[in-house]
This record gives sequence, C-alpha cells and structure tokens, in this order.
Amino acid sequence: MYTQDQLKQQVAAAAIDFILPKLQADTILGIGTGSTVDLLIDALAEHKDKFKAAASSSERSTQRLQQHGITVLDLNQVASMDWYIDGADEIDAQLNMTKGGGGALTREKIVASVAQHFLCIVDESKVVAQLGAFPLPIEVIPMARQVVTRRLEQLGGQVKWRSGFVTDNGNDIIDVHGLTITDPAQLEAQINDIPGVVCCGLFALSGASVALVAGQQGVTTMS
Ligand code: ABF
Repeated sequence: MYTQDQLKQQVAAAAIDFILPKLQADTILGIGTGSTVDLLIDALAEHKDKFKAAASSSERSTQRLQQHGITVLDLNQVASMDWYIDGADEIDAQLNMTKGGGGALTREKIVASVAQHFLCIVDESKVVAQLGAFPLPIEVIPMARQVVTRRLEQLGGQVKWRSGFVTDNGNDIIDVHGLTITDPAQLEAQINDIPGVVCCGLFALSGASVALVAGQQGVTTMS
C-alpha cells in the first residue's frame, strides 16, 4: 500500500516523463504550487538544461526553482507557454478543479491563463464525483471580507476566514464550506462577479487539459 506522499512522488515522476519529450531550448514551463509541485520541481532540476526557464505561481515555488538553478521569469516577460503544471485539492471527471488550499490560487490562475495547456498532477484522493467536500478557497481584498462573506452565505455556504494567513498579494483567504457545486463554471462566474473577490478557487471556466492521477495500481491519465 503506497502512502499519499509516495503517490505524490510517483505522479511527479510521471509528470516528468510526460513533459520531457515536449521540452525545447526555448520552452518556458508554468509551475504551480504545493507539496506535489515541490516534488516535481526537485525532479525537474536534473533536466534544467533542456528548457529555458519557468514562470512561477508563488514565492514558495520561485524560491525552490531558483535553489535548483532554474531561471524564473517575471510573467510580464512571458507572452505564451505551452504547459502549466500544478496540483489541485479536488478534480472531477470533467477536469474541473478546486484549488487554493495552499493560498496561491490567484497567481496559479494568472500563470495558468498564459499557458495553452494545464497538466494537473494529483494522487487519487483528489479525484471526486462532485466538487465541494473540500472547502472552496476565495482570495478577497481585506476590506471586503465581511461583505463577500455575506454574499457567499446567501449562496448557502458557511464561511471561515483563514485568520493570520496573508497571500503573496497581501490579501485574505476565506474558505467556503458546505456548497453544493452542481455547475462549477456557473458558480465560478457568479463568485468572480462579487465586488471584493480577487479570485475564486474554482478552475472550471478554464479547467485542466490533462490530469495524471497516481493510485495504488499506478498512474492513470484523464483527459
Ligand atoms: C496547489 O497546491 C493548490 O492549488 C492546491 O491547493 C494545492 C495542492 O496541494 P498538494 O499538492 O500539496 O496536495 O496546487
């Protein structure tokens, strides 16, 4: 029986196998955030001469990439990328995701938006029939925390402020429990529209292109 950490290691290795044939001297890779991505970054280090640079979704990943000698570009220097690779907190069969457990959702969504394709890397515990058991993270402007909270309560959620946590962008995170997410793209659009919301942790309007899922029987692909 593999542990969750071993499965994360396996999916990180599978992501390397997936991406290696696609790397070229001028490739810029979009890199997400989280413990699975940390393992990916470590595995990527030995291939750093096969691509040009990375665009990163957090200070945490930037630091780790740079420690391995991988160049990290400011996103303003990057016009396009083929692939963005990141983990998720939940993913469904349509490749809609909930992200933001680590609080990096806004930069993740921005960097992902520059890439043509999103490769999601997860262990099998993240695959769900319907999103919503994992509390939905939302980054908010601090002064709007209460007004956004009231709007989300009207949508049926119970809202908890991630007290003491400040995002890389200087904002707050609230986690919404108990939402019934039957139409993730519609809910994402609805939450995006609330003044004060910086970013909604649903990635459904633009979901993953491919997911690699590590389970006890090996790594499978969803697309
Ligand atoms: C990021 O890292 C997030 O959007 C998500 O919250 C998390 C996945 O976590 P881990 O890889 O640590 O399980 O991708």
